[in-house]
This record gives sequence, structure tokens and C-alpha cells, in this order.
Amino acid sequence: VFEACIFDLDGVIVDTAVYHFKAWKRLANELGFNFTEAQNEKLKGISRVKSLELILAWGGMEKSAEEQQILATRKNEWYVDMIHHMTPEEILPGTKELLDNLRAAGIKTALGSASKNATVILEKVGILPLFDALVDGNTVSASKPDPEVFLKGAEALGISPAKCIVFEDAIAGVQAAKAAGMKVVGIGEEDVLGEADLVVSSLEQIDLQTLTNLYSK
Ligand code: B16
Ligand code: MG
Repeated sequence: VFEACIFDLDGVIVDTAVYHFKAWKRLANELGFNFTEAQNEKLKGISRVKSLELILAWGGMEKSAEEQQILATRKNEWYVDMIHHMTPEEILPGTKELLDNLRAAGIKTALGSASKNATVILEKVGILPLFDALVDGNTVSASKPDPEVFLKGAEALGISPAKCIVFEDAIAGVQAAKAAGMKVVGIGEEDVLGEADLVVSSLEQIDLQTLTNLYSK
């Protein structure tokens, strides 16, 4: 059977995309252009620096590497202020139950996120102790769809990649999990995440039996 589950953060465990949106919008507006929710969608799973590059391109603006650093830091300060107010009510439905059930069944859990703020978010929503390993934007050099984040997760848990199941909401993340040789559950729409082994709309639809069936497919 499978021995570990690796979870993406934004879009799977919590919806931090709303806070990213507010902070990026504020930055774009200060720079004199607009930033839409549709554009924000395209930034899911994308690192902070890459997100800024895309936003500047959408706004038709060029900035030096040093200026980009300053802008990314400013956005992050606003974002960090917001996530410091997060509460356990913000955990997406089914997450806590699934993590508890996995632990009770002796299945290891890891986080596999592009965010450099993952630890504080898990702390604020009160589920940090339910993870056996954390791999995030501070540990990883290649972004999804590169499999590095998930391979490092498996390694940190001491479990072979073939025995891991990944939960992801972004197509780049689904591809990263496949490239790591893992089974992957997509959280979202079938037409977007069709490459996943199973697509559901939320972790509420997942129990141990679903995962056992998926793993033996
Ligand atoms: P930070 P995930 C990703 O989280 C977000 O989806 C993405 O929008 C964000 O830019 C990225 O984290 C980096 O976040 O600025 O906090 O380092 O989906 O990989 O958990
Ligand atoms: Mg995500």
C-alpha cells in the first residue's frame, strides 16, 4: 500500500490565493496598472519572483533586478501581515479529518509548497504538528513542474516516491508529481487537472479507502 501523502498548500489546505491577490493588486495599482482575478489564477503554484516577472510583463513595465527585489519584498510584507491574522476556520473542508485519519493509519505526511511562508500559515491555522516533514520555497530551487519539491518530500520522510500520493490544485503541480513518479489527486476541475490520477473538488471527498483504491489502480 501507499506509505505517504504530500500536500500542496495554497488551494489544497488553505485558500491563500485571496491574500496573494490583495497584495499583488496593491502593488500593481501603486505601479499604475490593474491586476485582475483571472491574472491571479495564473500565478497559482508559481514562485514569488516568477509571479512578479509575469505581473510586470502584464503591466508593460520593466524593472531592474534590484528594483524587482524591492517590489517582491514590499508585496511579501503586505501578504505576511494578512496571513498573520489567519485562523483555524480557514482550513479547507476535509483537510483536518484526512490528516488525522492518515496519522491514525500510520501514513506519513509532508507539505510540498512553493511558498516561503508555509510554516507560519500552518502554525496560524493550527495544523503544523500534523506534518512529519515540510518542504517549501525555502528548501527548493527548481519550481513546479520540476519534481524537486515532491522528491525532497519523499526523501525527508524516508519513503520511496512510488509509495507517495500527492494532492495538488495547479496543473504545474500535477505535472511535478507525475514527473516524481507519484500518484496524484487533483483538487479542482477535471478539464484543467485531467492529467491527475483522480480529480475531486475538495479533500472532503477523500478517505483512506479512496486512496487505497487509487494506489492499487
Ligand atoms: P510566497 P503553493 C504558492 O503556494 C502560491 O500558489 C503562489 O501563488 C505563490 O506565489 C507561491 O506559493 C509563493 O508564495 O510568496 O509565500 O513564497 O500552491 O505552492 O502552496
Ligand atoms: Mg497550490
